[in-house]
Amino acid sequence: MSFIPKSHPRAESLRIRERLVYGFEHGMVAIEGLLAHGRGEAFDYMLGEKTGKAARLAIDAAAAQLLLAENPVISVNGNIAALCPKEVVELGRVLGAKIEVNLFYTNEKRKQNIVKILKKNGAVKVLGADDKNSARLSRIDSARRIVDRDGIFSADVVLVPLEDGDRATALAKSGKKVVAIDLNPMSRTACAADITIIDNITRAMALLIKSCKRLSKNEESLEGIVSSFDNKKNLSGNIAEIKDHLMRMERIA
Ligand code: PTJ
Repeated sequence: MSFIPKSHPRAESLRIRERLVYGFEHGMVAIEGLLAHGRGEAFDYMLGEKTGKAARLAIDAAAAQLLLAENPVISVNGNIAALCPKEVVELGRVLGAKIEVNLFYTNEKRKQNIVKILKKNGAVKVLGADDKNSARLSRIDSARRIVDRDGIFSADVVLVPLEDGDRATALAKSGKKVVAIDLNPMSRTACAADITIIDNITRAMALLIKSCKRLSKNEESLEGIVSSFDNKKNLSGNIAEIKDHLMRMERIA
């Protein structure tokens, strides 16, 4: 990772790529996860690689929704394990949330490697790797339907960073509140979730932790923050921010 010079204009973006490549080489990230990241990068570029106003509003709504939950669960896939294992564990601690590995391209070895990296970063318990406690989500055909009975299966709020659309829809249809983090404001996940944070997980996770810490001191505000949040309106806000950014770039070019 050290071969990327600090002065390189795209150093941060290159460092993020290196973390994913490392995650792939160490059996955490699916090869398709590298492609998924490329799609995300393209949207991040159009967002100006910064957390916009609409995303900040969604982060507060997500924090409020997660703080109100009785059984919140953070779902972890290969990409998030490679990019922010420390933040996943810290968010779980702040919220008292369970952490569950749930993969689209299921693979036992990869699951174990993800559990290992989360534990190395301080997780005490990680669900999703014990077949004896598994249950099936209905309305979903992919491997993601196999979940932990005490985790996603019985959760009231699920955080799904970097997701495929089918499960977000299935979770929402089974009456769970879905909080998503996705750089693409037009993705099926973004549209199916109750609250979608349009931001890079490498920025959003730290901001979400901060917001949870701040709002946990102001419990009476939580219901109001959630009820005044409109996901469709917020997604439109994100698209408007992309348009503004592209228009600024057009003037510069
Ligand atoms: O580890 P697995 O087996 O569970 O597989 C994980 C991937 C990501 C490969 C799988 O869920 C998948 O194929 O996802 P999709 O359908 O490609 O969707 C990924 C979404 O995440 C896309 O909408 C991307 O724009 C978005 N995305 C990619 N990188 C980031 C991101 N969103 C936020 N932050 C990122 N760094």
